[in-house]
Amino acid sequence: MGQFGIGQPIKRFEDQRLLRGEGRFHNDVNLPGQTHAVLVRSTHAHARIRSIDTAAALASPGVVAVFTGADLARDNLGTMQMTLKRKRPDGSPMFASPHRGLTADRVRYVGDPVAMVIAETLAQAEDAAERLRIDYEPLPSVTSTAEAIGGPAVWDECADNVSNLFESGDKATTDAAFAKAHRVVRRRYVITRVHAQYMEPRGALGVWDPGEERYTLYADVQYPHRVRTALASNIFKVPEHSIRVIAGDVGGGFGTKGWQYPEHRLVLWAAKKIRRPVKWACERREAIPADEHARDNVTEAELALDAEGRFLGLRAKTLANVGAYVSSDRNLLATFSNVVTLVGVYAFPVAHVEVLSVLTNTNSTAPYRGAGRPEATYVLERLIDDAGRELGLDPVELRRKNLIPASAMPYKTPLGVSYDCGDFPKNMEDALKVADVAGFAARREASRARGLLRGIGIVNAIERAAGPQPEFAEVRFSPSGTATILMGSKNQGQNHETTFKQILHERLGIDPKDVRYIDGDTDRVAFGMGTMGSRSTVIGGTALWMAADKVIAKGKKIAAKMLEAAEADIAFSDGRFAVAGTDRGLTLREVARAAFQPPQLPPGVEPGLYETGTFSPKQDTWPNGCHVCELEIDPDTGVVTLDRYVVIDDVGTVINPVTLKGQIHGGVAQGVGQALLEQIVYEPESGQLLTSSFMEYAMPRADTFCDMHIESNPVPTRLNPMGAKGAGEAGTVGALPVVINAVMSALAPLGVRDLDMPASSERVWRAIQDAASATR
Ligand code: MCN
Repeated sequence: MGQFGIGQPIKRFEDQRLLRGEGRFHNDVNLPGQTHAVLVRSTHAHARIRSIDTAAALASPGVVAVFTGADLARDNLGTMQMTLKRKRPDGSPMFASPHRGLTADRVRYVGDPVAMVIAETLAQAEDAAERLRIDYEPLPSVTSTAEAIGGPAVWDECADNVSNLFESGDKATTDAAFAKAHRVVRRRYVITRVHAQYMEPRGALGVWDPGEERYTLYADVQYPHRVRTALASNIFKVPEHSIRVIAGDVGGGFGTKGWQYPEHRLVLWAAKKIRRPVKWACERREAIPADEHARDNVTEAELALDAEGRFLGLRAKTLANVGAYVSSDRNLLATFSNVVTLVGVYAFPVAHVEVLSVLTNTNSTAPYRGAGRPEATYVLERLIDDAGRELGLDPVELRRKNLIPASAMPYKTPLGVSYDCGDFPKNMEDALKVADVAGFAARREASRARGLLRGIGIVNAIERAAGPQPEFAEVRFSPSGTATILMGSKNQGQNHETTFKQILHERLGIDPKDVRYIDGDTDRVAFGMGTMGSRSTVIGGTALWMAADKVIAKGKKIAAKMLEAAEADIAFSDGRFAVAGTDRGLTLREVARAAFQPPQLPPGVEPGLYETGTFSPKQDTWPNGCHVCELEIDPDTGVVTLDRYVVIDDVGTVINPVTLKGQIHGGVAQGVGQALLEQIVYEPESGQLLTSSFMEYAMPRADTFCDMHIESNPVPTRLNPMGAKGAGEAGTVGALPVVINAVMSALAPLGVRDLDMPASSERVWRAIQDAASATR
């Protein structure tokens, strides 16, 4: 409805401010009397701390304080708490290992925080930090996922390094299906460890107000309210109203800025101790050692097929590297999501999956764009291509034969979830046409004539988004009739101001310039769960829709009195209350103004117009789509060049086709980055981090990509009044497998049987050389 309503391709309202450099990111916030903190981090993967000598650091110019784990322990700060109840394979309770903020006795990864130095200036804090003397006794370490079990114990209390086992599906029926299968295809796939690489590295600024006895944390977090709850309930053990969390503009979050990091509690605790604001701003070179990492697992997967190529069952065993500390449920979230979409969009009668979470001397892993679904889709879609090659079947035909038809919706999968709607075959057929897959053979020939190898990948992806957790929205009118929306979700770049103003315009017809948008402040917004799991549009948007419905309901009562009509005769549309069958009516703005004037109100109607909505969906939405990627490889150098990339996606009702494309594009870019370039590498013997800066950690750039063609095939869901499904992560889910499948399609004719990501030029070149020497 209207020029700004749902479905309109309008440009982002927030861009004016952001592009003029008038955003308020973490490093834009500075307070009078502020001090600067530097975190001193472990240089060892695993070591006992024999002693810490703070004397020289304390004597350094400008130093205000130096704190260690012993100081924290004296003040009895709490730790994060797990609510997940999982077991280890032997039935004993899950092993969790929350971080204490500063490590006092034993460091467990390169980057583990050991001390905090606070000084008048950042340079003074950095100089003093270098004078801190920490005497370490190095211990053997393990960083590799595959070698975690049986490696040196990260925790003495957990000798085998197995934190827990998560299982789904039916083992007995799956084993039976495999026993009678015509063919079984087995493969092992490795998903590398990566870092989110936000535009603005993390930060935290802590303030203590002695008069109010209250902490304020300025930090770039994705869930301000839940960070407040965690700090209040778990760490400081104070009422929630004693803490305020403010997140301004966030320069990218991608999942790993989600939760409560040690630095948050440290700056608050220190601010109270020194009675001055304390600011920590992570430098780019500190980010990889300091932040949660993502992905990092190894899967043994098996596909059972009948003689016609129909899927009979899927079996997978995954080792998921959760790092040294399992501090909260979040550190295990991807291990759950990894499982639920493993059967993808295919009609598997049975499946059984096990995920063992293993501890290593590495940073904790946490949800990162897709959080388990890219990993699951990678395993399944690679396995299908490998099965096609092994059995001599066309990979498209193999997929076509096994896709769940639209007529089977709602569809319950053998892994215990239900897809409510979607048309997977249409996605794939449309994508094949748009990408001109029929013309691939001729293009491959043309590439060959130029001395290049050409490959194609075609994958179907499904995403689990907007799960059943509540979200909050408020619409507040002022006496002059303009409105403010206050959202419990937190924008980190996903266009929330634009999206929510569009949804409000759809429902109430208000001009976006008459609406102010607020999020990210626990004092101003009553409640929120925050932004993750592609939930803000679906859940926050529906909460806003509900609040708008309440505005309409109250407005009808007021309009009825003003128009001297019965409430039942008042209709609302296009921002106007009207008496049915007449031309008498009032704008919402007029009614909103009247709401603040008691004489205008009918008996029993409270003055004012501020309404809230809190929505909790019954189940997840299932965005889905088909990705096609074509690329060329130069066999002399191993360089991979993307040539075409097509996405046909179904995110239900599209709120804004322009911002949606931006989200899919960004998501694909993040997946392509991991598939081709990005990887965190540890030196196996020492556990040293070898990729801690952009000199060693390769990021994609604009010229890594080709044009992306993105189209929608919307099948609206009935799970919310807008018909929308989540979209923020969807692009990443398909991108990991489609790129590697395309690389393999180019290399398989040379005899390359397997290749793990990233498909860097060196790895591709080596794979070509190895295949050539094997056939020589
Ligand atoms: N949209 C739409 N129609 C739909 C659904 C979404 O037009 N049916 C558009 C809207 O513009 C909406 C945007 O897509 O604002 C994202 O919507 P949604 O799927 O609700 O995702 P969230 O806003 O909850 O964002 C979370 C998601 C996640 S989980 C990660 S990780 C991620 C992502 O978004 N992190 C991002 N995209 C990111 N983009 C930026 N720039 N920065 C991040 O940190």
